[in-house]
Amino acid sequence: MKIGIVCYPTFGGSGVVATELGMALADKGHQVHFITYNQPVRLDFISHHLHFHEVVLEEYPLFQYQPYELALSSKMVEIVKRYQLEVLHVHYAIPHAYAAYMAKKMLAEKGINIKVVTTLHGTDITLVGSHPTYKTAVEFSINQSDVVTAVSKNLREDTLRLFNIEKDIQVVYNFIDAEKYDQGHIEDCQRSALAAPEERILTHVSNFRPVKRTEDVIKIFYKVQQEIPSKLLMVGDGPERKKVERLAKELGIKDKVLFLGNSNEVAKILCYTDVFLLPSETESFGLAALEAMAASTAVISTNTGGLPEVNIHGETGFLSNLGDVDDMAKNAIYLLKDDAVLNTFKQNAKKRTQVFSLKNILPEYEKLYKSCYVK
Ligand code: GMT
Repeated sequence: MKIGIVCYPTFGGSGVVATELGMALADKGHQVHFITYNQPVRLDFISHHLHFHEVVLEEYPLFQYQPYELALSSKMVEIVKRYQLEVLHVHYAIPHAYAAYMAKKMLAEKGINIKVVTTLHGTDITLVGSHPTYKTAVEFSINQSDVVTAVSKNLREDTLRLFNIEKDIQVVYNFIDAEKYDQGHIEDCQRSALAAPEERILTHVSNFRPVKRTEDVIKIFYKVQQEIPSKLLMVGDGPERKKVERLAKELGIKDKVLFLGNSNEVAKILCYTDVFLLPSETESFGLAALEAMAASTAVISTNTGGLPEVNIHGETGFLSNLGDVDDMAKNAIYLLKDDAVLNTFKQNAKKRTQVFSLKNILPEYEKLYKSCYVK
């Protein structure tokens, strides 16, 4: 099929899912067109079925804010017409579902019936989308989509609770190409560069927004390192980073916490990791946890949002109440102090990722694209 994918091109999970999906679809022979304001960070052009179309914004002195939705919907119309696209798959409702609705209307005027699939990812529903500022337009554009998907059962429930939705919402879980994270596939997995042989490695990956509770990561690690020789790798960047660096310094553990910034080498970093920390306020799914599990890493997380659908308490890791850093530290210490226990959890984590394998999830999206054309 000919599919347009609209997403944020940044390090956020929705952009990662959209990009991995587009690349996998192209590998299967579909023609995929990314439409966004920058080349998505994980996009590589190894296949001639992959295209990228940049949405360019024009400066004008009158604008305090440039009208991105307008530029995006115009670009969607142009690309749908030029390449005869059959489906526009938009990731993250704000503002993509709304821009897709506008494009659909404009194309209908020209006799073109483009189908719109909207995938809800998380804060487009929970923290941002349901805010009165956006709610009316988000609800409208979800209801106008031909197909709506959510990345977990929990996000589906949240959407139905927070909005007046007249459509079915299909749950299509986030996915992983687990082989990419196999130790055999990763050259140079030398943990000695980062930690001494007797040290354990804990890792956190996020975009350091308040919802990620990165200060809790430091507080958990502070307790862990008092009992277990260890290092903490903090991967990513964002608004909370300075505050978190300060906290590590105040607690006297600055030399044990490595801030690595944004990275395209997450699989490599995870291959050294023993325990992954994700104490988020909420996660509709927790793709970062799934990536860690694919690299055979046990997960310590909160029990919020869709995390219990991914991380199984007492099997692949542990779930704690929001903010309970004592419990999260206790669970991490339990895992890290015993090789046999740690290895069992690591193996369970890896096994669990089969449920979310690319090979299972990709056909679900293909089926949904086709269903748009079945009366
Ligand atoms: O909602 C966000 O915070 C943005 C979004 C993103 O682009 O990073 O993250 C969400 O989508 C991911 C991919 O589906 C999920 O794995 C994340 O759990 C989800 N984040 C939240 O719900 C906070």
